[in-house]
Amino acid sequence: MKRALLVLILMVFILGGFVPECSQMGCCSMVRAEDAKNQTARITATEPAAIISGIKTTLKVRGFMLKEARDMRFPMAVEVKAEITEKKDSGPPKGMENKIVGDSQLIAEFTLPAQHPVGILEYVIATPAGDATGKIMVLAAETFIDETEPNNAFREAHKMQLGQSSRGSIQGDKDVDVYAFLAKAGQQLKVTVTSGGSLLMDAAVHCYDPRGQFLAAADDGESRDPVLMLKLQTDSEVFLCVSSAHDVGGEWHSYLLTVEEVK
Ligand SMILES: [Ca+2]
Ligand SMILES: [Ca+2]
Repeated sequence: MKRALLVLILMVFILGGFVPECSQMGCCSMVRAEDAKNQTARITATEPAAIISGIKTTLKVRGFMLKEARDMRFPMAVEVKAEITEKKDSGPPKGMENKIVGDSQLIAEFTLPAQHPVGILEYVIATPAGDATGKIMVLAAETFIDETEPNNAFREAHKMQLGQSSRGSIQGDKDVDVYAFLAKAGQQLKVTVTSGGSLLMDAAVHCYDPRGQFLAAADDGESRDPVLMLKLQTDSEVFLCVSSAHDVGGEWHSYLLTVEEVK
């Protein structure tokens, strides 16, 4: 009886095509080495979404092949030395797969000189699978604020000036970050939300007047990052609500909010 059962199990394996992957010692490691060779180093997200010149930065980067990263450098600021202080596997974010959003992450620490120009800075992370290239916005210390919770209600809104930016994060599901600024009648205003990684963070922005009346909203612009143009008929305070379009928040849902006048 036992022999008949054994034969049956064997038949199921053979007919079902269950051929064991490894038939010799070292096979698995050979497969893994082949996988690594075929994988491209790539960056999918950073936290925070922007960095500040003159201040020590701790930048968390997610992507592919980052656990094997050798170093990080800045081609346009070669004097800046970055130290990679942590490299590890990434857990899958809620509702997403690591094969899409990256399976590894690192932490790099560095300080940009105070006089470093505002704008986009390119960085390169070297890995055995090649270089991964990323871009991040550099802000001046006097033109940014860091979002702090609680700020989910109008009465808790962060006050912003035109031309200012806020580094924030949708830290958890259903988190909303509220900001307020004064707009003058006829001013052409531009509100942009740039995510730290749009594969993970699909940002949305909604505007209201002080009575809670809806003024305007934006979800996707040219990318998944929203861009909103706004012109008011009268002087008014404007409340901006930044959120995740699908109400999903978490570790990699960083963003940079900028409110500016377009002339
Ligand atoms: Ca938040
Ligand atoms: Ca909030």
